[in-house]
Amino acid sequence: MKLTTSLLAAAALAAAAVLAPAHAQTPMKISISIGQNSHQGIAIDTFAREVERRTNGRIKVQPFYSGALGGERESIEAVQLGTQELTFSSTGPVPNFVPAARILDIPFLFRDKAHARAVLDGPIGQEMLKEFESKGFKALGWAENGVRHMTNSKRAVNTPDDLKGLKMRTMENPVHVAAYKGFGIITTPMAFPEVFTALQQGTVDGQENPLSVIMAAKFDQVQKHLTLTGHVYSPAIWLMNKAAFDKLSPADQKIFLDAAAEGTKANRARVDEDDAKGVAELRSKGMQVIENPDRARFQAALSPVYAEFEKQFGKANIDRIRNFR
Ligand code: EAX
Repeated sequence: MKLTTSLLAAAALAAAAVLAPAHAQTPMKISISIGQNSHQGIAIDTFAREVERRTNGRIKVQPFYSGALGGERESIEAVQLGTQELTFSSTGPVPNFVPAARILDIPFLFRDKAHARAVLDGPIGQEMLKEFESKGFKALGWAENGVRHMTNSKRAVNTPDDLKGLKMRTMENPVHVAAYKGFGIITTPMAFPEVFTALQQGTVDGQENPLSVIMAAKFDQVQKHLTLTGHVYSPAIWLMNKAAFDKLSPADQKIFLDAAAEGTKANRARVDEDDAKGVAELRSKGMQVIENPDRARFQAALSPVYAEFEKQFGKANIDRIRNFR
């Protein structure tokens, strides 16, 4: 009797296995550190939709928002280890994994978004994507976090002198930290999911991020002053665990690359929208905005730091990016 029951159970299991649809495999995970209603949310939602559509549902990708799987550094670590297949991240913590990417985080390196997009999509950016492979990543492409601006709760920032002594959260990025020290800022590197509370509790006075992030994270609720310093361009990147990518058929690999490219298109279009409406929206929420500070003065304040960067990265390498057309 006992034997019959277990035989029946085994038969039922076998039948279930045969009947299970081919796409019942566990979905792959992709994560961002900010909310779904954002330039990053639209990127990973588009990616997940396109992978599913182009594989006829054979491969599913499940998006996770708001640092649900950890901050950007933790997510990149998880992708490197393979406990998570994919992440979409700013380059904030990237230099800790792929030092060659540091050069992209230099302040005032790009003239504008169009310049940055051209560099990233052109030979310089594409060569750099290859640097990720020896570190366990397949970089599917570049995307955009945006042009970063400064906010704080203490005072209007008109000139670089106004930054002196402000305690500001920075990304966990050595290039940013070095540069912001050059402004006289007291830098406090911190993972993004902790920033709102740190601003609210006054652990730090300010932070810097693109308008897209400031709006998505509702920093207007805890920050009074915004200055469009545009002090640095913040790239984003699609990272996949290399072994997971290598396991895909060549046709599916192409689908992943194309889906990332679609995601990047949606992402950059949303950044443009956010940049166009951001100042008005943040003003309507009570922020005081300085739209046209003398950016040349902010840039000049960094000349000692720049001399250091030229030594570190090679002036020719920096100029190659600066002069790219
Ligand atoms: O990727 O950490 C940051 O300030 C980033 O800009 C943010 O998480 C969006």
